[in-house]
Amino acid sequence: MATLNLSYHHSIIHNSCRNLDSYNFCPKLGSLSFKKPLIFPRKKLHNCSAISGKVPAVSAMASGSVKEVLPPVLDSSSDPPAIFDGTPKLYISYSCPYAQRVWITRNCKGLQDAIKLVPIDLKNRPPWYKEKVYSENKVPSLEHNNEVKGESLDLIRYVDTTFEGPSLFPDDPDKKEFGEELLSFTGSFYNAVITSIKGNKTTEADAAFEEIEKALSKFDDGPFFLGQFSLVDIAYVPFVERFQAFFSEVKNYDITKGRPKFAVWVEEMNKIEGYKQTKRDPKEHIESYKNRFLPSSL
Ligand SMILES: N[C@@H](CCC(=O)N[C@@H](CS)C(=O)NCC(=O)O)C(=O)O
Repeated sequence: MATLNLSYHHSIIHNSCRNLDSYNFCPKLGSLSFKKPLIFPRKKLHNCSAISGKVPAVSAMASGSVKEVLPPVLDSSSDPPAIFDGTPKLYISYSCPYAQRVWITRNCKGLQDAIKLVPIDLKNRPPWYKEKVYSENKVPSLEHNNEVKGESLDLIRYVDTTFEGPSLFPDDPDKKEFGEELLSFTGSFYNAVITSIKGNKTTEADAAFEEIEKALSKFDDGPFFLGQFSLVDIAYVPFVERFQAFFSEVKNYDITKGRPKFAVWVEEMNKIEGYKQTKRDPKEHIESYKNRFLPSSL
């Protein structure tokens, strides 16, 4: 398994957005006990007055105070939405962890009104999705500016840099570099844990969760991977949500036990409104993983 080089210097704390607005804006971050702002300074398209309504993408939903009413799932019998009508659309499946990454990013940037969610039934896919929207026939995909793009890790960066809302990736060079490394580690992390899920031993998962604990120890200006909440947390959390449910139920294994940073990270992530709204019932994850990875046990 790929290991992380954890030898970067502690980074500088961002100070430029230290006012009440920036605390209140994004997904309930203000409820954390940390004194320092936990989102990165706002770049180009947004500023600290976002909460006052001056930035159009920001709605009451962005603060987490309004729970979004989720649209119904479209299947093979459903008509397509108005494709390429100029409204940005995020095609997802409610149960897909890759799609969840982009959905969380959209929520955390307060883009609920700017990017329309289009949930697809992957088991009974509408034919127009492959034919007219995304020839790869996978989710997530994002329709924006008359183009459709895919790949969750590319999409979270794209949404972060192209749309309005608070920046979810740091400018600090050390944090940036470590963030890139952590983003490229997500695949190895997933593969290692799945190897343990399929096998009888937890050796690979143990090592992968230890890497997470080590990574979370690197910056001390907040409980998240890069200290402050970022795309890195968003990239990992859908998988941790599933692993935690499955390991606890099926392997009687608490993935955060003996890993205090990881335990705090999970606790703090669960307070983030933009993520909370995307979570599924743990029982659903357990059943899905059993079907996919342990079919002989059924
Ligand atoms: N590498 C892609 C993976 C996306 C993916 O595998 N999505 C699954 C749902 S979780 C999918 O659409 N599967 C349908 C298929 O493969 O036909 C990403 O990161 O976006």
